[in-house]
Parts: sequence; C-alpha cells; structure tokens
Amino acid sequence: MVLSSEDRQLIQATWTKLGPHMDKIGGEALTRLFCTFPQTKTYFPHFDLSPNSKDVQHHGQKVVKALDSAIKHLDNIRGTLADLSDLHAYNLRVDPVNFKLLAKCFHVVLASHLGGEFNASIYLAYDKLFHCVADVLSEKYR
Ligand code: HEG
Repeated sequence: MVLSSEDRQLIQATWTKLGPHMDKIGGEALTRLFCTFPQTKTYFPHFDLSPNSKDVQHHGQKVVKALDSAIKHLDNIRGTLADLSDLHAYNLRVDPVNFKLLAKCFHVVLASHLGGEFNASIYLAYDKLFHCVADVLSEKYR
C-alpha cells in the first residue's frame, strides 16, 4: 500500500485540523468499536468498556498518539511502530481482522469531525494509512 504525495498532504492537513479533538477521537473510535463489534471487547477484560469511560478514553489517547507518530513519519511507519508491532503480535495476539474493524470506526469519527470536508479522496488517503499501520502491527505474525 503506497501513499501518494496527495494522500500525504490530505492526511497531514486534516490531522492538523483535528488538533483540538485529538484527546477524544481515539476514545470515540474505541467506543464505536466495542458497540458495533462487541467481539473486540474480549481483548480488554480488565477495562471498564462503557462508552467513553476513563479506560476507553485513556487507551484511545495512546492509540491516537501512535497514529500521530505514524503520520509524522509517513516514510518510516514500520520503524516508528516497531515496538507496537512486537507488542501486538507476541504479547497481545490481536487477530489482524480487528485492525480493519477499528479502521472503519476511525473513518466514522473522522467524518463526524471533518463534516463536509471528509470527501472520497480523504477517505481513500486514511484508508491507505490504516492499511499501512495494520500491516506493520500484524506483520510479525507470519
Ligand atoms: Mg492496540 C495496546 C496502538 C489496534 C488491542 N495499542 C496498545 C497501545 C498502543 C496501541 C499505543 C499501548 C502500548 C503500550 O502500553 O505500550 N492499537 C494501537 C494502534 C492500533 C491498535 C495504533 C491500530 C490503529 N489494539 C488494536 C486493536 C486491538 C488492540 C484492533 C484489539 C481489538 N492494544 C490492544 C490491547 C492493548 C493495546 C488489548 C493493551 C491494553 C492494556 O492492557 O493497556
């Protein structure tokens, strides 16, 4: 999956705009994930998974921080997320299908914040980004 220079520009410009919402978008995406795909809750038996709980928000902030560093290093997503790749494969053993489910939820959250600005090109750019991130986080399984 290759991000074109247009994809990169669209991601970086819209991501900057989301700045004021950065603390909550991860929690919103996870809240959608647990509600829409309840099977994903099995990975978090130790969390309070009620919508937008402190646990959900706090974990969402960690996920968004990782996405933020990937977005700041689009030329080296693999290197940037190397530790997380080990963690998800060897410790957490998250079934890779779940990355697609989370990406769907992020798209809805992005659309909810960007409104009319969230067009097909922006959808495509983020879809590629989530693919790249998911590839890195699940590649150690092979
Ligand atoms: Mg993962 C921990 C990022 C998808 C399940 N995830 C983490 C952490 C980060 C992260 C930054 C904290 C690592 C640490 O504490 O050192 N996760 C991350 C990204 C994405 C992702 C960027 C995809 C975009 N994670 C993901 C999915 C699942 C999952 C789809 C399962 C449905 N993550 C998971 C679990 C933990 C983390 C169970 C440990 C939570 C804890 O006990 O604190």
